[in-house]
Amino acid sequence: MARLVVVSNRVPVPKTRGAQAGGLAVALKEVLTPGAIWFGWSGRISADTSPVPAQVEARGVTYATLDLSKADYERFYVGFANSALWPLFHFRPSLVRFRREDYVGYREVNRTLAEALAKLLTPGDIVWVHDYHLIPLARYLREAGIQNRIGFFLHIPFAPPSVLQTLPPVGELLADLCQYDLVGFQTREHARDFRDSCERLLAARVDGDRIAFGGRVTRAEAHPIGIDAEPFERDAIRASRSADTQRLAESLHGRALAIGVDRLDYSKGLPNRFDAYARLLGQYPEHLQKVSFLQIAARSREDVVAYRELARELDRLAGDMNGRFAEFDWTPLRYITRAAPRRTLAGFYRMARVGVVTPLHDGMNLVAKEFVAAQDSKDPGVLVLSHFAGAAEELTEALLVNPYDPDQIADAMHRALTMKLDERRERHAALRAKVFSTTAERYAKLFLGSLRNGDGASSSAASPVGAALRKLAQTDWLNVEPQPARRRTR
Ligand code: ADQ
Repeated sequence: MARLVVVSNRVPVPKTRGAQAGGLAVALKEVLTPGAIWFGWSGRISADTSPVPAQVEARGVTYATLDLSKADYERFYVGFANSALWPLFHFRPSLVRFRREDYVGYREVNRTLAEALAKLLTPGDIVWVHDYHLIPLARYLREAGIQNRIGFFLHIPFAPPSVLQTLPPVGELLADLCQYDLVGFQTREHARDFRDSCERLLAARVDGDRIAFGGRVTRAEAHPIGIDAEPFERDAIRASRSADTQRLAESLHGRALAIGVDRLDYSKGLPNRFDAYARLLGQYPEHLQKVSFLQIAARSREDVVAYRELARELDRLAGDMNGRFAEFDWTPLRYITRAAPRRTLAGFYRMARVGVVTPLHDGMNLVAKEFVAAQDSKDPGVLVLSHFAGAAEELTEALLVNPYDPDQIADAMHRALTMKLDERRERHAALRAKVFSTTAERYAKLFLGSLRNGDGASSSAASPVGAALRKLAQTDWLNVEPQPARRRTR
């Protein structure tokens, strides 16, 4: 079996400070078998960076990492990745802060990472690159002579061409993505937006899932990420008897618990959620003193201005709401800006009557799936879910809402709080079946299966469609500039 090489911005090196057991490490657990390599940034900023990766081995997997200089961190991570690409892909062009020097830094870090990685690769390795920080990586690997199969998975949404073209170097980035053999997205809609963008902004040839451009054929597919549902459910059952969960239960004095868990990020729709909860209490006074909302919003990316501003806005909104509705023996909103351990969250979800997941835009949103997995099937809570989370493409039995309409969220919360047991069970059974079948393990195996077996550029001779597209793609598109968007012909 070919060796797997995973590349991500942050590498969760086991037993290092700040390493998280959650996230990508959970999703890839089953495919990271002994011999695999996980390569990327160490998460450290150093005055004395080395081009040779530090290596740590744990359970047969090699974790190879590079440090970044302060200037690279500012331009690559804070600048282009999180102040330009993140808001752009989340449909917030007005928050995009594009600086040419950031973009140059972004590309330089990708080149440095690719050159270091190229030295670790052997022919036959399968390379799986994750997320928006590393879009140009395949281009620089190809320039270093790497012909291996390389796949890319975008964890966040992809924007349609009309939004994308506001980013000056969009043509170059789309051309970079066409250097991968397979580009995976959370939803069919994001994959379609990518194909449309290639067609309209690069004048690439698109046939079904395949995109021919610059002498290569790339496939764009939807691969929705999942969770490790069974272990998460077990954790929830165990945690529901833990001291923390018992303390939370006692503090509620029989009130219903509504819960929201997010990173503190403007894509997660937190101001609208707070507004919606205030409207619930204002318009449905029967819930006054009968419900408590626990919002856990872990602070993140505090080096980015927009995140600091959001944190201040939320402090103010939370204060206003509690000032307006609280009684001496009831605080309607409990607002915590620290991360909580996974297991603790699992126990809290199980106790909650309503899970409120209302991002304005989200690649998938795993909290929605974790909430479903944690419920007690005999007496389940209800999920209120944004239409604009990738999870809504699958979790259609949730109460789906438009997160831009706080009244709609308030109505859905009311409906969830008053829903009869039969309907709760019926909805939960359908959601549970989906969450337990589209797991993290399945996601990783399907993506890698497609990357191994697909007929991308390196095997296109075996496929008549691939061969024909490859022929069409023999144009030299280096230094490509974005083309003005044309009217769609389909
Ligand atoms: P995130 O934006 O970080 O990830 P999400 O999927 O909601 O978003 O959460 C990822 C993990 O972080 C989950 O396991 C969740 O439990 C945990 N988490 C979130 N808030 C937390 C908190 N306050 N305390 C502790 N843990 C918390 C990106 C994309 C998403 C996509 C994921 C995975 O933005 O759309 O679902 O990657 O692909």
